[in-house]
Amino acid sequence: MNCLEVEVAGLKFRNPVLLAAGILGMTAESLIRVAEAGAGGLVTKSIGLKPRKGFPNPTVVQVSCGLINAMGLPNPGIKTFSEEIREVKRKVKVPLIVSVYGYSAEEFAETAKLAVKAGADAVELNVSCPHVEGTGEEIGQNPELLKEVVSKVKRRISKPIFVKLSANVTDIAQLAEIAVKAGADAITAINTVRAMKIDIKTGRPILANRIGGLSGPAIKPIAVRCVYEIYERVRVPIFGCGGILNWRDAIELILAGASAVQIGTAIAVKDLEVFRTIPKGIEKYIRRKGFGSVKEIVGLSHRL
Ligand code: RRO
Repeated sequence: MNCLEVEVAGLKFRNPVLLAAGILGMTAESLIRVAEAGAGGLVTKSIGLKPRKGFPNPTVVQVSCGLINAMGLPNPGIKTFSEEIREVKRKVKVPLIVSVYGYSAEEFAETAKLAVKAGADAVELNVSCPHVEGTGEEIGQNPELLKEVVSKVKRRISKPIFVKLSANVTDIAQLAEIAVKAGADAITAINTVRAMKIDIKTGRPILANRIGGLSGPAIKPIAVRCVYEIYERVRVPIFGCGGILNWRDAIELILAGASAVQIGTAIAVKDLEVFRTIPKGIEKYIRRKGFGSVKEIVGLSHRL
């Protein structure tokens, strides 16, 4: 029996370690490579209704505890990206989740509809990008807008809707509750955390956008806390995301309440081998602890 298999929001994943939105998710070729490396599922780069160039360089800077990025949502737009979706679906079997953003509920809904039409198994609504004006966390931090976006997408598509939330809020669990009431089938937590780096030689911020989103080990304890709080408030599954570098980090997120995890920055640090080593480490832990399946330890820390 495959003790790593999980079903989340009606989708079957061969293991609970997915590619997170934002890294290697812009072309069919790289998405297929991630699936072949062992990922249980794929989340694409966030895609909008129209193409967008993104911010000028520098867009990424390394800091001692992770990376700060301000890519600025570069993407080819859903019409062009539909070809990539079709190509991934032709080549690999793992669930493909298209991350979607918009500047209005209508844009989210229309983009989601076109993604599903092209073959997306689910959509993940990016209401948590920390540094692009008019979208992202400006929506996810606003209960009214969040409700409007999720419910409009819900009316437009019949595939599962994941809502990716930001930790840059006072009460993430309350926002998760709002998203679920509006129709979210799962919550993804968390996106990157607003941060910046200043070059002390020039005195200037390094990123062209000045402010960006911090990912990597520094944000893992924040992700653990957010998943833990969300698990106590909502009954839908949670994808844990943020700073997972190894199987121990993944287990921690699962014990906090994540049904599956998503990996981003670890790929930049360790390459695609993480999609083999992390599931393998989870499996060994499950067996060593005497459990039959990863499902048995989801949220376990709440019951001990
Ligand atoms: O493209 C980005 O700059 C970006 C996005 Br959409 C996001 O959701 N989170 C992030 O850290 N960067």
